[in-house]
This record gives sequence, C-alpha cells and structure tokens, in this order.
Amino acid sequence: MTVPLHPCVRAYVGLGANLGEPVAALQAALCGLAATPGVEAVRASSFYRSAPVDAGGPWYVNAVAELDTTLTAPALLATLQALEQAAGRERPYRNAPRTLDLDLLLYGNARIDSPRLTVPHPRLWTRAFVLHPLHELAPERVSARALAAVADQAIERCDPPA
Ligand code: A4P
Ligand code: MG
Repeated sequence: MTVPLHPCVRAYVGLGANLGEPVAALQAALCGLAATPGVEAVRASSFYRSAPVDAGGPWYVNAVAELDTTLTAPALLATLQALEQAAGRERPYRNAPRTLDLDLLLYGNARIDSPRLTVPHPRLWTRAFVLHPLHELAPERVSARALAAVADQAIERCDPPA
C-alpha cells in the first residue's frame, strides 16, 4: 500500500526568548527544527534584540525561521511545543517572560482558525520583532507599509550568531 505524502509547504516560525540564555535557546531550537523528520531547508534570519511588546521583563532576542515541511500544520505546532518544553518553557501567565516561544507565523498560504491554531499568526502584522526578520527572509511577504506601521517599536539587529 502506498502512503500518501503530504505536499511540501513553505512555513515561517517566529522564535523569541527573554529568560535564561536566549541566543543559545534560539540556536538550539533551530537545530531541533533542522533535525525534525519532515522538516527541510531551514533558513534563519538574523537575530534581533527587541523591547517587550504588551509584556514586561528583559528585552527579547527574536528571529524567524523559514522551512519546507511535509508535516501538517497541527503536527508542526506539536513539534514547536515539544521544542519549547525541551527549553524549559513555563507558562505562569499570558505573555510571561519565557525561555523559548515558537509561533507558527505562516504555513504556505493556508488560513487556519481552529481552537488550538490560528494561521497566519493573529499578531504577526502588529509586531516589529516578527516583521523585520520575516522581511529579511521573504521580502515579498512584508510590505514597506507593514514595516512603517511598527516603526515606533524598539528593535535592533544583533551580531550574526557564532
Ligand atoms: N496557538 C494558536 N495559534 C498559534 C500559532 N500560530 N502558533 C495557541 C503558536 N501557537 C498558537 O500559546 C498559547 C496557545 O496559542 C497555544 O497553546 C497554541 O495552541 P503560548 O505560546 O502557550 O502562550 P503565549 O506565549 O502567552 O501566547 P503567544 O501567542 O505566543 O504570545 P504572543 O502574542 O506571541 O506574545 N515582545 C517581544 N519584543 N518579543 C517577543 O517575542 N512575545 C510575546 C508573546 C509578547 N511580547 C514580546 C514577545
Ligand atoms: Mg507562543
């Protein structure tokens, strides 16, 4: 019997952390994604330092990863949540400081609105820490107008990770 393969989809994942060792956590998450069966061609943006948005605590380190995947969107979300757990993620309250947050930003051109998964990520367009790294990887998906709309949010590019 032939098992039908899920078509390969280009997806974008937002990475963020502001507790522990944020740069190391993001690098480990990128390695974890690249090592996941059904995930290929992982490409990372630069790392950025950004002031907390709708949240307190230290500045964040943020980045975006582009990948090609044969996983379904819920399966990819489960992978992201497992990587968050491996990084010691705790959820004391909404928008609490975190050792690692992985959000599914875009999954091809899919629109998903289920109780556990909303894609595109509902806050994608209001956040400089998502739009700048996403623009770096996929300029065709982020307009100059979208970047202008978040120009008041403090963000700076870090040195390339070693
Ligand atoms: N969920 C639904 N859709 C998605 C999706 N597209 N990707 C559900 C990921 N998860 C999705 O997430 C809560 C639930 O959302 C999950 O169980 C999943 O089924 P969570 O990560 O446990 O909770 P959270 O972190 O409080 O929510 P979320 O959505 O990650 O928060 P935000 O809105 O992303 O904000 N400021 C800076 N500078 N940098 C940051 O990275 N991050 C936040 C978190 C706030 N401020 C920030 C940053
Ligand atoms: Mg999250």
